[in-house]
This record gives sequence, structure tokens and C-alpha cells, in this order.
Amino acid sequence: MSAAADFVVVANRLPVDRGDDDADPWRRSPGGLVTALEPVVRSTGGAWVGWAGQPGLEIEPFEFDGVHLVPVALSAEDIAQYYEGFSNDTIWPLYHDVIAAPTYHRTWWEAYVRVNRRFAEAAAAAAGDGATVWVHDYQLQLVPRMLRELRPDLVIGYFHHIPFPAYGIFSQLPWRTQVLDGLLGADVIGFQRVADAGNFARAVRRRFGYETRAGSIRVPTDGGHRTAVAKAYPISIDTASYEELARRPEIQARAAEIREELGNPGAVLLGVDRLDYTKGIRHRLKAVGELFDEERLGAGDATLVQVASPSRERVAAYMQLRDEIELAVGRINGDHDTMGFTAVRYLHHSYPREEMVALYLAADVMLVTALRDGMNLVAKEYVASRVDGGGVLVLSEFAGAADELTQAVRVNPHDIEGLKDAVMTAIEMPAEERRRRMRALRRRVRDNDVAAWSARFLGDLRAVREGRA
Ligand code: GDG
Repeated sequence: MSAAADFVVVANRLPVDRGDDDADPWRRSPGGLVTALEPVVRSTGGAWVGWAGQPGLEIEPFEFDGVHLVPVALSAEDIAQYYEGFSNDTIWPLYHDVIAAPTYHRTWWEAYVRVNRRFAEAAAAAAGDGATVWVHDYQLQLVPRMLRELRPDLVIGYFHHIPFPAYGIFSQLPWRTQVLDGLLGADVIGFQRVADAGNFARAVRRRFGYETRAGSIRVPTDGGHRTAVAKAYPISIDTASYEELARRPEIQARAAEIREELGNPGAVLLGVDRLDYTKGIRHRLKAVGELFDEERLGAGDATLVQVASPSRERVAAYMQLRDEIELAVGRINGDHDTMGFTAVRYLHHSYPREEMVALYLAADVMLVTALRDGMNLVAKEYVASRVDGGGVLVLSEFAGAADELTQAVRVNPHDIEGLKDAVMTAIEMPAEERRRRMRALRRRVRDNDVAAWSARFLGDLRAVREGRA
């Protein structure tokens, strides 16, 4: 089966994590992408190519839960240079509008090329004749071109989970030509927002002068040209599974218990993010801190619960961010806590999904204040979990989710006064307006769930395949 899969997913990570039990080492890793794609891979007898999550681990392809997994080995040096370096310290800050300064190192680029080639070779070996291969995300932007060169018979899709910046920013990248050319190896190049697809098409026009029209790009080939599609496919979540969790009596009881444990404040405000400088956690803390300073909020009126799950802890910008956030939390709490009240309950942990849904249900106001974010699935998870029709979503206009979740209270997180007003608007919103807005938001996350997202993308890939037949 390994040399004949009709459908292959290529992502930085395999959909499994390795545990300590040597007899039964693999666990399915949680996450929306896995939920969306695993059933498709399984039903097509397909394969998933990715890193197994541990340095230096060299293992043969294996079957897990009906899916053929093809591990790509990464050494400690590959991880430092390709993953923590080029992916997370060059591309990530550059593509999020240089919120943090990108670092450019030629050795990191060389590692990125080397590792992308390894992924492309593994995918080429796993794919059957004329198979469809779906490559994911910014760690693997060179794979589409490399794969096309190795296997011109394949239909290749690429989905970009993070923003694609305007040309003025993108053009800083010393390897901008190679990256664009890498992406153009795909037949369908998917983005989160219409604006991202537009930025990509503009970059292609500026660098290569190719003709682009309504999402179609004319890419010259040896004998003529082919058409690549660059379009928005906003990703979503497994909505039904959040609704199911939120309806469980034990999770609803846990939500009530959380409020109790917080001392039943007037309003529970919630932030849930990987601890990342793109998420606007500092801006959120500043706004909430000032509301307490100015006595627009008093002790007992509101508590902000901030879950900041540990992330990229070996990258310097993330270490510094953690210090800044923890300093800010300490200051706010030092100024405003009492023996029985906490202004900010800061949790630098990861929690099981059940606990996350209980938190969503416990929160009167969800604060998503990203400075830049491809989509932001947390916003959608909050909405999906509010089976009670309650809760208010405050949402940054710089998160991709803002294009769809138009009934949220929209904010520019850089505007601290505006953010403070939005928090107060959300806290004080009349019940009828909350319910009306939440109804509209819920309709959207039901209509566009993750299955609808992958079906749209794969439908466009199928059209390419049929066009070739
Ligand atoms: C990238 C793009 C795009 C977080 N803490 C815990 C936990 N989480 C889960 C959330 C959510 C996921 O992690 C985070 O997804 P986001 O979309 O919010 O953000 P990124 O991680 O930056 O994801 C983003 C996404 O890719 C998909 O294309 O939307 O823009 O940056 O699912 O719930 N889950 C659990 N415990 C935690 O403590 N169980």
C-alpha cells in the first residue's frame, strides 16, 4: 500500500504523538486538522507523511488506526534550523506583518531546503500513479515544486494556515523567489482569507510577471503553461464535537464549578492562546488592567482567565514574551487583588479539551485580540460551545475569523481605548442582543465546519484531476 496511496497528506507533524509505553507508543494527537483529514485519509487507504515529534527518531512507515503513517526523521540540528529557526523565527514573524523582527540566516535557509526535499521525497515515494497530495503550511512551502519535479503525474494541493503578507513585507525575504516558485508547484494554493490569496497573486505578478485573473494564475511550463488556482478556503472546526461536549451534564457542572472557584465574579472574561506574540495577550492585559486602574471595573466585577499554553519555548522571542506577560499579570494582580478576588487568573498550562469547553461555557466574554492570525480557531470553538446561546465574542479584525464572524464585537487591539470600550460593551450587553448575535455566529460555524472546508478544497483538487483525465 505504501507505494500506491491515492491520497497523501504532507504536514510537518504526523497525526500521532509518541508516549512512554514502548509496547503501545502511539497516541492520536488532538487537533482540528487531524479530525478533518484523518477520515479522508482512512477512507481512501491513504498515507500521511510527517515528523513524529522527537529528534533523531528513525522509524519505518507503520499503520495506525487504518492510516498509513510515513515518518520523516529530523535530527536535533534540523529541528533547530528548519523548524525553530527558519519556520518559526524567519517565516512566522515575517508573515505576521513583522510583529517581531524576523531573523535571516543562510544556514537556516539551507536546512529548510534540505528538510523540504526530504518531505517531498517521502511523499513521492508514498503516492501512487496520478495520486492527489495535499501539503500543509508554512514549514513546507518548497514541497509543491519539488514534488512536481519528482512526480509530474500528481495532483498537488497546498494549504497555508497563516497569513500571507503584503508584497512590501514579503519582499524582505532574501529567498522570496524560491518560496513563491515552491508554492507555484501546486495546482491549488489555499489561503485563509481573500486578502491573503490577493497578496500572493500580487507577489507572483510583481516577481514573475505572470498573468493572474480571479484567482487563476497562468504558470509557464516547458511546453506552454498550466493554471494554478490561488483562493481562500477559511478553515474551521469540528463543530458537532464541541456541541456534543458542551451538552454533557458533567461539563456544564464543571463550568458552574469554575465560576464558583473564581468567587463568582460579575463577569468571567476568557483568553485562550498559545503563548505567542501574534495573539495580542499583552494588549488584552493592558486593556483589562487599565479598566481596573480607572475603576471602570472594581474587585468582584470581573476576572480575566488567561490560558496561555506553552509554545516554542526555545525561541528567544517567546522566552521574552513570557517574561513580559508574567510581569504584567503580576502587576495587575498586585494592584487589584484582594484575599478573595483575583483580577487575572493566569494559567501557563495545556488542558484537556473537556476542560477547555467547560471554560468556554463559564466565560461571559471571550477575548480574541490577535494582532495577526491566519484564522483563530479558538473564536470558532467558543461559538460552537455556546449551546446555551449565551456569551459574547470580542474579536480582532486582524484574525481571519473576522471575515466570517461578523456578529462578534469587532476590535482593533492596537487601539487600547477602543479595546477597553469593547470589553465594557461586551460585559454590559443586554441579554437579547447577546442571544441574537450568538445565534448568527453559531449558524456560521455550523454551515462552515471543518468537513465543509476540506470538502471544498478537495473538490477543487478533484476538478484539476478530472480536467487532466
Ligand atoms: C494556526 C494559525 C489557524 C490552545 N491551548 C490549548 C488548546 N489549544 C487549541 C485551541 C485551538 C488551537 O489550540 C489553536 O488554534 P488557533 O487557530 O487559535 O491558533 P494557532 O495554534 O496559532 O494555529 C491559526 C490555525 O493554524 C488553523 O489553520 O487558525 O491562525 O496560527 O484548537 O483550542 N487545546 C487544548 N488545551 C489547551 O491548553 N486541548
